[in-house]
Amino acid sequence: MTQNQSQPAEPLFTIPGDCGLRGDYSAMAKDWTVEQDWDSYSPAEHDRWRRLYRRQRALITDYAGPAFIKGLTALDCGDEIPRFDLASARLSALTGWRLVAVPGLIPNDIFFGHLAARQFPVCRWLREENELDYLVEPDVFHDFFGHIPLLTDPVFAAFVQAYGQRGLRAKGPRDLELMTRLYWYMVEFGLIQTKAGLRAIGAGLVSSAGELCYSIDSHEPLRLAFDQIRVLRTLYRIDAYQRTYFVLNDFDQLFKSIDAHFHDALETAAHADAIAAGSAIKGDKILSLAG
Ligand code: HBI
Ligand code: FE
Repeated sequence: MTQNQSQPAEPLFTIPGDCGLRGDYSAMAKDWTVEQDWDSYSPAEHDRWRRLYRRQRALITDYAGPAFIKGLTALDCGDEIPRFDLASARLSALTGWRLVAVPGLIPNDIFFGHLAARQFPVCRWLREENELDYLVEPDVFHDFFGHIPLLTDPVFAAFVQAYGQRGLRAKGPRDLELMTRLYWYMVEFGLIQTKAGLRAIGAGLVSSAGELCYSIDSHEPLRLAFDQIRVLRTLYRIDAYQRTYFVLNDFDQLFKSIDAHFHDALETAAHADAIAAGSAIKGDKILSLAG
């Protein structure tokens, strides 16, 4: 990586239990899944979930894409921390996806393997009271509220599975870094054009109050029309609001980007200079706020 942008420190998954992450990795199955143990959540945690849900739900109507709103409504998860088995029953009836509980971040290849099997890894612990606005590792609110609703959309669900299948074939750290950029900019921080204007689809946006509004309303960040190779070339930061957002026309565009020619796109991006977040280059299709 040439630029000195902070890239995520790859969690060093040496021996479960001492990987330096906050979840309990001591009782995992071979595929790094754990029991959700729904009965262990306290009334205070369910109350915190309700407050997080209400805060984000109040923003979603004006800031999130219609497919996200439709999925969130179908999941009906506002009253308490959702039971993953019940959510899986609803979700699998729609797109064949299920949730698996994990202790937190898991190694790339394990993560890709779950996505390829239409299983979304959902962290089982909920953030603390002093982390309502920001936390370093994804918790159950980020993973469930942020990622699960869009898995009710057949095309987006097909993309995430195809992404997992591609991830399993990624060869070495270079391809892995490019794959992570695609996930970061589209699955975590993607925007989409709608008849009503720009809307957020990224899990990192819809689950966060501040950046959700910033990504749509602010004049600061660069907003570019989605371009597969441009996304793969673009560096990102994990410790601040994004300085570049990519905007989809629709989910078909994203699904088509992970098709048979994806390997060529990886090769092209790998042999081009990385582009700093927030920087525009010749050929960029810059979108104004009006979309
Ligand atoms: N593990 N639990 C969990 N959740 C993630 O989002 C996740 C992960 N491991 C790896 C990973 N994401 C990244 O490699 C993705 O950007 C591909
Ligand atoms: Fe996420």
